Amino acid sequence: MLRSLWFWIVIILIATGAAVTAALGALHWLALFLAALVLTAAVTLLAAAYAIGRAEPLQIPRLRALPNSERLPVIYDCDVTMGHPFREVGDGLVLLYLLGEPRVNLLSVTTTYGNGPVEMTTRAALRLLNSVEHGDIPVLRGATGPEDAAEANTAAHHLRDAVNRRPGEIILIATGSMTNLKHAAILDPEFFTKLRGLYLMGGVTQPLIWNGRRLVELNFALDPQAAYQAIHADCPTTIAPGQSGLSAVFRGPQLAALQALKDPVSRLISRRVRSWFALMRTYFQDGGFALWDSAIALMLTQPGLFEYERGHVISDRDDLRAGRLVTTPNKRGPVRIVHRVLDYDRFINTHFAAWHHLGQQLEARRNP
Ligand SMILES: [Ca+2]
Repeated sequence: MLRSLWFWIVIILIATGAAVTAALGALHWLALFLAALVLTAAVTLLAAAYAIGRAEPLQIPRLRALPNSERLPVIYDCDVTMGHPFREVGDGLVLLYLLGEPRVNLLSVTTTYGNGPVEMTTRAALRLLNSVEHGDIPVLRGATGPEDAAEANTAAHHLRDAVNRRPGEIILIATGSMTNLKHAAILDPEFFTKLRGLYLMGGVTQPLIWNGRRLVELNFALDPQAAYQAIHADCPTTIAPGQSGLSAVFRGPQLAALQALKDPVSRLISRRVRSWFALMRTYFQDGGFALWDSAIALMLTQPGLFEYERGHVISDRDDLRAGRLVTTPNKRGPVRIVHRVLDYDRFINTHFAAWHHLGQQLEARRNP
């Protein structure tokens, strides 16, 4: 009921009627109308944010720390905006996942524009890392837009230097605009060949429709030239297009289960996703938000959770201007394309386990 559009249209009409009746002049009428509108929006969002019910604490597998030799060295290139009200939270959730997942050794974070300007995503990444006491992870600021000069891009210099220090070892996950990757390849034309693996979130294999609403692709379309270079990178490449995110929607029962976990990281996430959860729940009428970026991050650690296919990507720059990913399946193709999450419960529990693990580490550090 609370999420039915017609319910709220009726409420708005009643509120408007009351406002008109009560008003003595045009200004009063307008003020009352706006107040009713704001009140309605606030009540709608609060109801969407908090009407999730309760859940029993889940049995979360206990994760154990691994020696560095068994961990995958990862650099995360992203446009984190988690922490800003009503902004995308997917990159932030992946960042916390990578910190808590024992099989991953997160070396550094490079920031880019997309969900917000790079100044915002850099600040958000630093704040998020500091809030879980991981200020030790370097954050390098990247491009402000596709026309920037590679030489001025601190993140691109870092990417080039990091892969040259450890050629063939580093895995790069990119879930924002792809400009930093393009710049790293300008600074070192062999950049992609020195990666152990490249994991990209971006593109759409067909128009992306979610509950009747069409979504605009951003990550590839923001810098089609950069996307073109990334999808043709000469290293093992995996791409999660927008479609894969539609099988990864984080809804009320998952938020309730997360809330029941109580460790500081699970609590922090419950708080910081609330406004985005309410906005997406109200807008898409599908109970929550899509974990777009998780689909690619978990392909690194848990590929068995996904349906994916090998193939060739043949998009040209015009396709990529619209974020279109044109693929031809081929068992020996160079790229893995992620279609969907196969085991949703395990997909969610894998996040919970890593976040909870990070939370327990944080608690242990605070109360030695
Ligand atoms: Ca992103």
